[in-house]
Amino acid sequence: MNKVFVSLLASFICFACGSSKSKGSFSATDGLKFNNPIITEKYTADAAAIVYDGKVYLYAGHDQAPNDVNAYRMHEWLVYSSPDMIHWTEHPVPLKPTDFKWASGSAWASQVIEKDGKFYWYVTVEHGSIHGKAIGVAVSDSPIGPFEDAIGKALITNNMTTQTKISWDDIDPTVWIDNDGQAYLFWGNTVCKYAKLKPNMIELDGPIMTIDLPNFTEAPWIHKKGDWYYLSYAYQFPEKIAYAMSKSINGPWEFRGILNEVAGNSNTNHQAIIEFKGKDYFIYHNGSIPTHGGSFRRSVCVDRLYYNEDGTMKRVIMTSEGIQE
Ligand code: FUB
Repeated sequence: MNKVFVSLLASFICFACGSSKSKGSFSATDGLKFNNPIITEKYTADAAAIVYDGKVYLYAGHDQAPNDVNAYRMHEWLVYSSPDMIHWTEHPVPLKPTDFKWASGSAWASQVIEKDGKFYWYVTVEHGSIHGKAIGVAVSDSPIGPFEDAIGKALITNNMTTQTKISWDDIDPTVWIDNDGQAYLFWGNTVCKYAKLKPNMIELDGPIMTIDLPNFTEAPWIHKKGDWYYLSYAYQFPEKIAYAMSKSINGPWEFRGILNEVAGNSNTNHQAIIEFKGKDYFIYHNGSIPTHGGSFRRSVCVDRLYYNEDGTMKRVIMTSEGIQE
């Protein structure tokens, strides 16, 4: 068998078994190994991640805009898993906006959370009949899907919120389940909103509230370390990532400044923060794949995150090397 045939056969076997390995993109000739971006076969953005059963599952939007189109063209979400934050396996496409019959497209930012063995995927999509972006929920028994619409309608629609006249102000859901089992949904563009979720995870349980955060643009992400809650978010535009801290999920939130600078040639940034096997990670995107990478052809990257003794976070240093062995 010649080499081309062997390579084609290997690709076919990977395709047939439904997953493929993602490798680091640029190996330098001087011995440096560049692991950022973590995915180089596709443009990926708005990553969210969970730790489950010894692995990290990373969910991302797929930037599919042709090289001459400077607009979001996102028709599916992708899922990858890793045992070590270095080697990533891509799984079959788990969810598309077309899986929500009421949606008309736009696989914007999302987050998955596990509860009682079920995986709930909160997504941003364009609503088909109610003007503006909306938030839907999909559910699966497995972190890699397949996922299906959990409600049959949107959880949040643009006409449920009145703080702004922006049609895309109900985007970028992030979900948190507190120690007492109460789940919360946070989301928003220009105004950060949040609400309690019922135990079924697919209905709001109370009013939609707002949080006053300086220069809030979008992309809220909640995480906890010790007894501190952290609300990080995209700040200004082009977007830096800033954060606030609180001793309660209901605030008050104290603004603590910039966590991550503008991500190179991408005017958006979108973070996920996780702890995995005793180390803390900051997941974000930039536009670093040459020659067409940029704001609409983005790439997910990972770097280490470090805390100060008082619980504040050190500014994240974005690197080409990323996570090394
Ligand atoms: O990817 C589309 C939108 O851009 C996301 O929803 C925002 O967070 C920004 O990254």
